[in-house]
Amino acid sequence: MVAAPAIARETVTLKHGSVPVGTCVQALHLDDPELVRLLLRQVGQLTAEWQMNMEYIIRPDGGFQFEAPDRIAAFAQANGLKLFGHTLVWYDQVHPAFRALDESRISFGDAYRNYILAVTGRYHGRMSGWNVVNEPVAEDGNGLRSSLWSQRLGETEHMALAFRTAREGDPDARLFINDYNLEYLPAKRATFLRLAERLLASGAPVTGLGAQMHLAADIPPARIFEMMSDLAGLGLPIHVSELDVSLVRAEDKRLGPDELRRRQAQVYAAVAEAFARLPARQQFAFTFWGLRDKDSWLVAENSADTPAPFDNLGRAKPGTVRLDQILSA
Ligand code: 9MR
Repeated sequence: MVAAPAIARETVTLKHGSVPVGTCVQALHLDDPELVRLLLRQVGQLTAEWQMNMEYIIRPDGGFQFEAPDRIAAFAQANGLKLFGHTLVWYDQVHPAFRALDESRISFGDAYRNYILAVTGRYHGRMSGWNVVNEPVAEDGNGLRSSLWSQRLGETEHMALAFRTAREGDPDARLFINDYNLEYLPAKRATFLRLAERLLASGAPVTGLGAQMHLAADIPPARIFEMMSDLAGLGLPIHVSELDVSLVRAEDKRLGPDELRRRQAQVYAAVAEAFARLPARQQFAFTFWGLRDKDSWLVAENSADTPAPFDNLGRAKPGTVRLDQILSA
């Protein structure tokens, strides 16, 4: 008989190190007492998984709704957790109300500013930070994405406007650009960093860099270290903003399940190590995109995946135990 991989149950308390550890949640997760218990034990910060996005906040009739994000915010406050905002401007989220704007009544730019002010203003003083612009760089890393926002307000101008407006709405929150594949694609990373520099040069208050870090278990750890040190070069705080390590997305299909799990543990440990090497003032937070496998978007996409730091029973995986030791050393 093959022994199950060693899993530690109660040995891990991620939030007791000096680095803020977080996870994303949906309002619905707060009805799951086991998850709530795990959250309160493990993390000090919550990110709204999608309910602070336009897709939730703007209703079909163009009005705003805040029930779910209010619930997440109230839960965070009641339990002494920080709250991170995700996300204000995303190419992927263009509400039809913006396409349908009748310019004689309100200009596109005014509606855009109004949205950002409404959302940041509602939670102002309660947020550790906001992803102001999510995923601005083109998929292959060559240039920036085109979106309704860039077409109407300018390629980088719409981002600068979003940052200035978010600062107006919440003077205290740290303001991020956030993107993915920055470790896999050096060209995408270079474009991302040039964008941050251009925004800063234009006076936009970009005060943090987010690396989502949706990784596969066979990523060479060197890529993680390279990315972290490149991003650190700008001097801004860094947020590992959506970490998970997929087994089924591994490119090397020869790797068996045991080897994939071993690599997953290595990858989790490498991300923690790379983050821990940053100067303390550049360690914004270390956020998982779901604590248990069954809460992960990747498992919704492929039920065979086990990408999260905890299994479905809330038990820490070996990589999580190592990660904990590294972050709290
Ligand atoms: O995990 C999120 C899923 O529940 C949402 O339906 C989806 C669309 O809002 O977004 C997922 O999270 C994404 C994040 O917002 C941005 N980076 C990629 C994440 C996974 O798709």
